[in-house]
Amino acid sequence: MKNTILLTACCLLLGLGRTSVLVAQQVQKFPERSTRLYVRTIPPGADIKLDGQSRGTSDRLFKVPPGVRKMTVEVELDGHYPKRQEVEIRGGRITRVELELEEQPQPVVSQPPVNPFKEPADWGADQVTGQPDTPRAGDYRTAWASLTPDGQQEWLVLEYRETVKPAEIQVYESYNPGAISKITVFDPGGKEVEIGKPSPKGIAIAGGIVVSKFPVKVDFPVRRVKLYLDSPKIKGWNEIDAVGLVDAQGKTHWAAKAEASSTFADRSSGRYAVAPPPPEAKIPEGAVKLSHVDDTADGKRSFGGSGQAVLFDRPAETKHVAAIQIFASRYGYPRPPNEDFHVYLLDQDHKVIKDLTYPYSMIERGAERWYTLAVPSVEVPEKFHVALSFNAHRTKGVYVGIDEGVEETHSLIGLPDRGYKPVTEGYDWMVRVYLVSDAQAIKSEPAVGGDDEDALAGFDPAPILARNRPASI
Ligand SMILES: [Ca+2]
Ligand SMILES: [Ca+2]
Repeated sequence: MKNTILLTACCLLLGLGRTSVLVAQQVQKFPERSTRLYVRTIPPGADIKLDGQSRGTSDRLFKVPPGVRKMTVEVELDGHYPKRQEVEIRGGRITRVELELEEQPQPVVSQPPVNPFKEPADWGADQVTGQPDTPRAGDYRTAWASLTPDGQQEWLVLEYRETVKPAEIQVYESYNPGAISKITVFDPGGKEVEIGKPSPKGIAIAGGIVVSKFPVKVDFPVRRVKLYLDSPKIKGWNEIDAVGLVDAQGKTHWAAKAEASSTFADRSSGRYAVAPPPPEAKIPEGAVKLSHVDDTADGKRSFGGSGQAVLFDRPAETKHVAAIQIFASRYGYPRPPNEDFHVYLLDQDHKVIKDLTYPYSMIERGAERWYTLAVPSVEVPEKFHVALSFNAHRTKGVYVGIDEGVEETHSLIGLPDRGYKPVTEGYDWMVRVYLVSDAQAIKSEPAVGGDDEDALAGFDPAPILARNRPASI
């Protein structure tokens, strides 16, 4: 109340007029005790300034002085562009602001790297060394992951640059947390000593990442720490981004070296291998190209629970689809999902003629480009659709480019089992078809007798992929 009177008095004194008095009245209405501002950044750890004053690092909750309705939030983090935002403060509540920081391009170094083989492998044990660098909770290559999601008991040994008197171990569990079953430290003689039941003292959340804090009460200095993970118990990859060793003075040390029971970086030897990119698909010589679009995307779209389709009219004499091209890019977690996407050939009434599958790992993240999918020669009616289904959701999906410069749209949205609706916004999906004649189709099929079905049964439908730069066709 005192503040309110003071504020009102100030406003009147400064002659700010009616608006300011209104603000003062609102102040009276809300008890200001619970007005707070929560600043979160991706990645965390950015320096925060509120109205020009340094206030520590993100993520953090701040008290907002009574009556303040607007604040300028500035955040700065090494290697990123700084950001600044005006924030409307809601009285009596927590106002949340989240700022995603864009990485600054690193200066180009003209000399070759000293040892190119020193690059830490994705999901390798080295990913757990150094400061946390995984932007948020999820399956990111900047954290260590075991070879299998739940195949065995796992462990991690961390070695630090200095020997310290430990007070706490902080584990940044960036994906499927909760698997740590035991923690040990090594005494100067190399003996392994359990630090007691690993019940985390406090759990902090940074970008959704669980930071488990385990108190350590040993009377000897420590340089090595071992974490045991009951991976089968907590489903999925139990990924760890970093392990901090906090000394008695409160300083956090980050691991300099790490070793693990297994790592996803060794996947090439395991049965969890991600399919290597298949060889390039070749568009058969003399194939007829059907396309409603040019090589420039005006946008891109992905649908959760739906898909894209395009209607084509083929020439009378060229009946067999030999290849399909899509202008696309994958999004979501860096590791492609271990599943196939579908490309359907539909007749005019959306009835499925052929269901073709291709591994998700074919489509790369990054800029959209043309991908060529081989088709084991499928005869189609004069009017037919090419339909796509990526079973997309928040963590995985494929964007398909759209071309807005079309005179007439041939595109639809839907799925074979749910039906299709035409696109009404005057664009076409960037999908193309390559057709061959009877003679060419027979030539390309394996020498198997019998009718068409038999010939197709003998054909290895392993899809083939090519990345073509636009305009290379
Ligand atoms: Ca697991
Ligand atoms: Ca890391």
